[in-house]
Amino acid sequence: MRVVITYGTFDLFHEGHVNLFERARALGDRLVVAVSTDPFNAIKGKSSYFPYESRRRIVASCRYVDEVIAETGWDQKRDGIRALGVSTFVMGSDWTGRFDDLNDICDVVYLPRTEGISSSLIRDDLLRRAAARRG
Ligand code: C2G
Repeated sequence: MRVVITYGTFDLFHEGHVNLFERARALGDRLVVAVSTDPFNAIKGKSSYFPYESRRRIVASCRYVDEVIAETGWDQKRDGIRALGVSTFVMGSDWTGRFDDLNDICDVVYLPRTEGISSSLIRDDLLRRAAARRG
């Protein structure tokens, strides 16, 4: 049973997230997704539109996701990978190199980001459209 894990905020769930989950799941038999809690988002300097409980429910509804856990800090990965028997750790390519230190306990794979979509691009586009409507 090859377990794959990935970590993130996953706010304003979009196709880039689905692509990541689909490709990550294809690397094993089970995909665990660690969703950043609201306090950890603040530590990351991010404020998400949806609160943690909504983000984790939306992620859990995705067909490629087998289990959702909370990501509460930067330092939980190594212990979590060991505890869950993870074979492969996956992140999008904007994180390339940042987690190579984990390659003594699992495979570390960076997958190409989906271009042209992100939670911040969605937010900015909605703000632009609202401003255009106001004239
Ligand atoms: N992602 C992607 N394509 C996009 C947008 C995001 O592949 N168009 C990937 C990112 O590379 C990341 C994951 O989706 O691997 C989650 O992205 P975010 O929700 O922005 O999470 P992030 O802030 O990168 O947090 O400990 C790791 C952190 O929690 C990662």
